[in-house]
Amino acid sequence: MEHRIVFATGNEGKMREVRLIMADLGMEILSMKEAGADPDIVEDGKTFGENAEIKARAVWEQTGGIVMADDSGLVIDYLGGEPGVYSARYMGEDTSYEIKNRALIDRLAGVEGQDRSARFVCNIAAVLPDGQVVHTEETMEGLIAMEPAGDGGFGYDPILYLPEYGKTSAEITIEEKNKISHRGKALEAMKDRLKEIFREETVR
Ligand code: ITT
Repeated sequence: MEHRIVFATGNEGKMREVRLIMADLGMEILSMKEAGADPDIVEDGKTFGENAEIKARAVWEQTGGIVMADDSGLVIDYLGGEPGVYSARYMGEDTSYEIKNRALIDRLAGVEGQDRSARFVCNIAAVLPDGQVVHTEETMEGLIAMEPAGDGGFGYDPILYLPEYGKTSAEITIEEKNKISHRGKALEAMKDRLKEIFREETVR
């Protein structure tokens, strides 16, 4: 059985959440940098699932073992699903989230209530030592806030308002976010899948 998982991301905000969520699996979690992998990755998939697999496979080609990747983003219904799979690249990769968040709020000027519905989506792809791939996908539902709020989390967290908390995703703690978030739920589901796969392997 493998004792380590390489996580194929260059995003430190994601990596912080991943380490906490995966801590109880009893396996070493390495970022791709820590594993010495540095592939050229072209995220040209049309779905979160395709992009997650592209990233995981590119790193797996260099490291082998178990490699996971996360492809995620913010889907705003009123904008026909934008920024979606382009969330990191929306308005340019180097544009600050202060500017991106403000721009999205401005694009929803005059839109009210449930018409501001949006969600974070996260697809996790795990490439296993034999090259087989497993996916899980989850969402965190909310509304686009009228104003950005909070300085926790990363990216679009200040503008996803969670009605049941009365707060944005940037105003709750990382522990609270991990319990309810797209990434938290998709990684929990992946942990269950991996446990099943390892159990089948030991029985065989
Ligand atoms: P890697 O590909 O290296 O993992 P990335 O940031 O480019 O890093 P993605 O292509 O998956 O990752 O883009 C995800 C973007 O979606 C991310 O940069 C944020 O803008 C947004 N996003 C995803 N999950 C989020 C979260 O939990 N909170 C806030 N924004 C999030």
